[in-house]
Amino acid sequence: MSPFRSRPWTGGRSFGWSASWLPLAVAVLALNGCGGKQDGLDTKGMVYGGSSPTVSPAGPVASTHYSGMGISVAPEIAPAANAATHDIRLDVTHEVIQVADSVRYQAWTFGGVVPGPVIHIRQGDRVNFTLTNRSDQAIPLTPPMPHSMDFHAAMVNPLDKYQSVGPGAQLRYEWVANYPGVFMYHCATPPVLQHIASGMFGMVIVDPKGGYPTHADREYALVESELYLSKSRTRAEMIDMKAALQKTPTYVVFNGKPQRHVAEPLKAKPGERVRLYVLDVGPNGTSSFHVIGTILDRVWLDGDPANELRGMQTVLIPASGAAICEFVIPEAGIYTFVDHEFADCEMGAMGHISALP
Ligand SMILES: [Cu+2]
Repeated sequence: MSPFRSRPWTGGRSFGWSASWLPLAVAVLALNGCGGKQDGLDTKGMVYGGSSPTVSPAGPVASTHYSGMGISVAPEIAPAANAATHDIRLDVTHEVIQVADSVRYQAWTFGGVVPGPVIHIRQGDRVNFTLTNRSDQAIPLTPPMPHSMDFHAAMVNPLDKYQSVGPGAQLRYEWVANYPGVFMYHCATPPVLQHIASGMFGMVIVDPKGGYPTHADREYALVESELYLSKSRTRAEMIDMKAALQKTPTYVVFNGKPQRHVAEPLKAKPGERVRLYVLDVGPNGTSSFHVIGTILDRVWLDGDPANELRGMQTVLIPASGAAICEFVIPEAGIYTFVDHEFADCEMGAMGHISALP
């Protein structure tokens, strides 16, 4: 800790600027300059960058398209593994995904699912990441093509780590989770709009060192996104880039399907504290996240407890941003969570938390 933290600068007092203060000022500047305390955040111990990534031919196809400890499919959240290093593998695939009765689309995925798997680690952990581009091994819908991975939780050179790799290639690189929070990952291959709209996104949860300051009885992951579909009567629909550019979605969804969690409600009990990890991946719209029938006791913007708000009715989440929302279930009932931008709600961005006996 800086020896000066207990003696904050008090702007209302006149210290004068005499030679007697000069050594102190020099000392303060020196401390700030060497990456100590900055705005209350200790940046000591953070790991910036990493070694050059490797690109190699893809190995044999495994039984699943993702692997690693602390990985789950939303809304479930697996416990973060008690390890300092995590081997995370996500395969890129091209899939047909059903989003509603008789509505299918040609998705591009991480791990074969949309949204991609939830990755749960802890602040300070290292991720050994492997992406394998298997877009050439799926059903021949959209053609094989290059893909990539951009982790918002990482602090690395995007020119080499976030490079695109072609079909049949495997990319490996490492990064360290310096900051706690809820972070987006997505394909960064141009046109990025098309790759995200086609399903290439997911959530990383980085637990703070020492954990969260509250105890939650229930935890769920919610990923909000937009779908822009063109109409095809003969085969699965494709992403409509014109609609995406005009920001006119067909559906706005939590966890991949319109009103998915009306059909599959999240469970809770009266009196329980629920913690929702909410990520808005866009690619174009914001989320005005609200839970009908309760008040958000705590909101941590971007999922970092340093960014705490209390007693919120609605939290605005930008495209590629996130929030952790905690609230109490006040009594038995069904609590509907919505994007309170109600056009988005009508297009599917709503779901239920059932607290019925
Ligand atoms: Cu891609």
